[in-house]
Amino acid sequence: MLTQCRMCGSADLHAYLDLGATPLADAFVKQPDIAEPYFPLAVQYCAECSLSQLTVVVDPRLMFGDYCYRSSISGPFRDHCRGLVQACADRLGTVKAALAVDIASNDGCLLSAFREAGSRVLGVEPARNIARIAEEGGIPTVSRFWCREVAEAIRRDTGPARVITGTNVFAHVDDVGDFVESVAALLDDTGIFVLEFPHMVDLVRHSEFDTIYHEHLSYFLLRPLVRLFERYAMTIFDVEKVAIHGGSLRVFAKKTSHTALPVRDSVQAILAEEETLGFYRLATYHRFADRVATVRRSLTDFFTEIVAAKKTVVGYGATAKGNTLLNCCRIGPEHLAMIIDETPQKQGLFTPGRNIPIRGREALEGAAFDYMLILAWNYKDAIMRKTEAFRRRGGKYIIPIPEVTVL
Ligand code: DWN
Repeated sequence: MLTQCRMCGSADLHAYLDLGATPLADAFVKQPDIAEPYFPLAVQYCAECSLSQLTVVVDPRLMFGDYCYRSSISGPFRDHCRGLVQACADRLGTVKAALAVDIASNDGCLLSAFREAGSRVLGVEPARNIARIAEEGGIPTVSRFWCREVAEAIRRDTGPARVITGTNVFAHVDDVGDFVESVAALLDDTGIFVLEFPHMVDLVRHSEFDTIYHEHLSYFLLRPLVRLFERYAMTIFDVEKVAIHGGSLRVFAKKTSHTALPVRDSVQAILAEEETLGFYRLATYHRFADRVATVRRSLTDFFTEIVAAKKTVVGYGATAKGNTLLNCCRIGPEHLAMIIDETPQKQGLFTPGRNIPIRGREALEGAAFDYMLILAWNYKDAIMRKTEAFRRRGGKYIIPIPEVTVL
């Protein structure tokens, strides 16, 4: 049980959302009905620095040793990565010949975009099976968890990095101080560090409770990060809102000594928005918890009615967030015949907890499902475009978040 805030050390922590005990969201299983480890999934708010964080921290080796999530499978994410590279070039002048290091680089999706732009690239990815895929794609990758020792070894062997990125990794980190300190150790004096993570403002406003799972230890606002970076002589100098993963922040940081790079108004604008919308008050999170209970009930009721009406449903996107949703709303193989996913590493497996079978797109051919539950709702437009045949046959889409919607 976490009794001190990971960001500021305060013990003034207030639990506000309890999703019960669930299996690890990316722990897909080879066969159903085996004993799977369950862990408490609950979120608490630090009244001192406003960071929301899980009450229990699961050993990262259990979650990231052998991984099956691949960034490159999602076309919209590949497009997003090209936008991130351009945003870095806009702030650096160019990324050509620059050393770009990506922390939790997965299968090299982002670094492939940096390489296309002429950068030298190096990935850091702890999941050996995924790091191997990146290496096979020509992306040199150190298969280790990010830490001071790795940062210093890269600086010694390759030199300082002009740009360091971390997309969807910072929320997964317990020792956030060591993470930032290690970035400062590798970053060139005039380089930039770019973080992307789901923004708690969007998660709460759009009831994205399925984004809560054990890989995500923290649920960030900008304010706690500003203070954290200052502790390591780094300054957040710009922030962008990006649509990816239900609404994220793209945070740009530099060494405070790099005074030539001005701090933009965007930082104060986001801080003001967080304060105005009440995200530095506990009451906001209790109201969010009430809405989550309503969304969960409506999803459970919807599927009860579907089964009673003998309707058939297929899922699309065997997502980590989908497993929170399925487990918290008790949606199982009696409701969902299978889930389609184009990740080869997921096909043939079963979802953790509810044990719904995962199949490739070919399983849709000739099938006549009444509904398609889009569990990768953050990519719903791309998925609806590629499943036109399902719609032409009269199929309807179920979008579960922010509320049950049938299209
Ligand atoms: O933080 C994390 C986020 C960024 O990614 C990780 N801890 C785990 C993972 O979470 P997720 O699984 O909820 O992420 P996605 O990116 O929403 O997953 C999309 C899933 O849908 C993937 O398994 C790929 C699949 N997909 C597909 O099969 N065809 C997606 C698209 C767009 C498609 O066309």
